[in-house]
Amino acid sequence: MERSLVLIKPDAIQRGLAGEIISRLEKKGLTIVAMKMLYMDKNLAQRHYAIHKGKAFFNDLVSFITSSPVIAIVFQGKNAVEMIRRMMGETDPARAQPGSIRGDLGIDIGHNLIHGSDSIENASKEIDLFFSKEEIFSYDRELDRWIY
Ligand code: IDP
Ligand code: MG
Repeated sequence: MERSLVLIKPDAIQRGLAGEIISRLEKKGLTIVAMKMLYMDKNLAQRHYAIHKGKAFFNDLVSFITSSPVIAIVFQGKNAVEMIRRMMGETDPARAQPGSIRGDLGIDIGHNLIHGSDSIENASKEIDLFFSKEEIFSYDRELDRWIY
């Protein structure tokens, strides 16, 4: 059973798309096990996006992600990391497949609505940046007995 960190980015909240995006992931069968709204401060943004430090878009990325609140969610499910990446679509909404979140709703590479962890290892690190152990819930769902 995998877990992945999803961020509903500031543009999604500004555009009133938080519910639509969360709903798509929830309807696919992923379980919400943690969720909070927060302002990411500069320090958290730089840690979360540390891998992109030094790239041309890094400063714009940090100032955008800290500009307005985000919703951080931990989704759990079978192959959650890859499933969410496929449902998000490619980084650039102009290239993202129709049917994907970015392909259907995204406007611009710098404002692409959603973050999702890109590997199991990074998911674990990112979840630790946003949530304490006590903020993550374990509970049974009947349907998980059919899937797993
Ligand atoms: P991902 O979000 O699909 O995993 P990454 O390559 O990890 O994409 O980049 C992190 C975020 O940085 C992207 O979601 C996007 O908002 C921003 N970004 C990536 N590449 C560019 C770019 O070339 N110009 C502007 N922003 C970019
Ligand atoms: Mg990434």
